Amino acid sequence: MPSWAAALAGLVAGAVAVGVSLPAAGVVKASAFPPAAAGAAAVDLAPAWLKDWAIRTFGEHDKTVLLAGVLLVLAAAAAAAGLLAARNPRYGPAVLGAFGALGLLAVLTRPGAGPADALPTLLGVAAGVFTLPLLLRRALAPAPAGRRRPSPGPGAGPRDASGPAGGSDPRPASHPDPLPGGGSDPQRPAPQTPAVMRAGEELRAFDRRGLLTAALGGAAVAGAGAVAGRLLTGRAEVDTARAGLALPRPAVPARPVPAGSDLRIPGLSPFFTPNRDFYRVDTALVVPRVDPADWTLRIGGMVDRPVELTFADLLARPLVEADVTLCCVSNEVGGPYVGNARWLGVRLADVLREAGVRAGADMLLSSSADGWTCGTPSDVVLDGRDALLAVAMNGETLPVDHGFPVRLVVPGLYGYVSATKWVTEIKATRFDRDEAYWTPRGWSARGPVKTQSRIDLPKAGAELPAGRTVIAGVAWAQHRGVDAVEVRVDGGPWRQARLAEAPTADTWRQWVLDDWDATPGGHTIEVRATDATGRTQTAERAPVAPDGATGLHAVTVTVT
Ligand SMILES: Nc1nc2c(c(=O)[nH]1)N[C@H]1C(S)=C(S)[C@@H](COP(=O)(O)O)O[C@H]1N2
Ligand SMILES: [Mo]
Repeated sequence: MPSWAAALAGLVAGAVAVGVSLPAAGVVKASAFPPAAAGAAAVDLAPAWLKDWAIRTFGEHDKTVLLAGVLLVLAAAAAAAGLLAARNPRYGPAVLGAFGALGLLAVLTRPGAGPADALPTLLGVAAGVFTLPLLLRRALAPAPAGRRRPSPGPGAGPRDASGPAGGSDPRPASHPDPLPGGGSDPQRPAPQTPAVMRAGEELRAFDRRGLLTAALGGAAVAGAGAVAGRLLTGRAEVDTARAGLALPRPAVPARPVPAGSDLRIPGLSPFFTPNRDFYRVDTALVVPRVDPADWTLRIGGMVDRPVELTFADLLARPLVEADVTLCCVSNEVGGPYVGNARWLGVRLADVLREAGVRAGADMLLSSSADGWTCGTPSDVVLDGRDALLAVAMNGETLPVDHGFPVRLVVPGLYGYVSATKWVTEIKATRFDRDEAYWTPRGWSARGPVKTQSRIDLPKAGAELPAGRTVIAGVAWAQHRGVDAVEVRVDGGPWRQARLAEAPTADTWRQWVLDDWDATPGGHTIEVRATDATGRTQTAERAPVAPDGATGLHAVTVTVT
């Protein structure tokens, strides 16, 4: 059998394995899909520099790239299983089993995994092990009568390929039929090298059509599995639950947004970032699908009275609306990982006071349904700012990607220390006793937002006509507020930009300078913001790790 055929048989068997595990994971739970679990484990085990590089290089596609990587490794292993099984049928199950064991390890070490999570992997491996020999057998048709070898005598073991055409010949033993039509030729001696000579096999010829039909059958099984898996992953249920939720009215509406908060300049970030454009950063390879009917929030640790809230409990409480700009610590200067939204939720401080956080508990360690953790300073949450257990974003039930049914939002802190999505637990503890997800991975335990400003217009690298040109962007210093933005061109004098209004200090502010007289040639535009404490952002460049980038955003344009 040619090696491509053996590899194809392996690939199809691998696809069947994955295709069978998918609907099984749909029934059990999405994170029990072995490739997803393996990817998630890889994310957790990967060194911080690799993750930072992946986020920088692939941005929001990092998860797709990772899953594709896992599937590629699986495909290579499956092809290898096919090639090896063509030599010795025992090797196939060995390779598939070894990968299955890795998959099991990944699945069972996921946070919240139970014994039932093993099922998709076990079923998948079983399906692969069953399919592979089937395909290999279908690839071999009985050879024409004239080419049959005498059966080995008694005592000659199954390994009858050790003759002159020995099984050690690494070349694929593929031969076209010696005669068109395959008739026997009495003049011709029996072929020295049989059509197929592999250990443990009867003498049979490679049957391309047989293999391809069987492979198509396998592909159909894998495809059907994928479709069934999609239908079963509980996606539909959670989406229905999400769509069916009626949002209660806020007991405390947001501060009115001043008319001049959005300058409505085309190309400038709007004051409110629409949910579909809002950046997404998280470690979740498969977005947790949490049914609000099953959701609870447990508040424990260093508290006097542990509290457990259901989603209905949460909605029955007075809801507060707040406009808060969220940004990511891994946002490069000028980068896209920042957005502003109107959040609706319960004040976290109220719930914490009911639980009675003990003196000395300086950290709130929150966990998500998928086991991510986040350490937020308690004093920040309790100082009266709009720290929310949010259930809605921009007037819409929280999108699944942004933490449905409940997430945290704390103005003034980077997302990695404050904005837990799919939150299920909050433990009052101490920074010297507990560590959140990113801390041992090279990021600071505390992450107050640094004052930053970004030029949205003109775009970097733009070619512009000479004359009066609008320069505009956004600046943020959450909970301190932005007091001034200055712009300079080609290292000239700093000029005050006009600041748009903002309802509170917790959101970004748009800014504009609309009287730059652009002259032909190349120009560099820079921006800097000053927060309400009077501090101007530093021009000194710092990388995103460990606690947020610094430096001035600069764009270079060509004026013609
Ligand atoms: N469960 C969970 N919540 C999370 C994260 C995560 O990885 N898992 N990432 C945090 C980070 S680093 C940021 S910047 C914000 C981003 O929120 P968004 O995706 O809604 O914009 O979510 C935070 N909440
Ligand atoms: Mo982040």
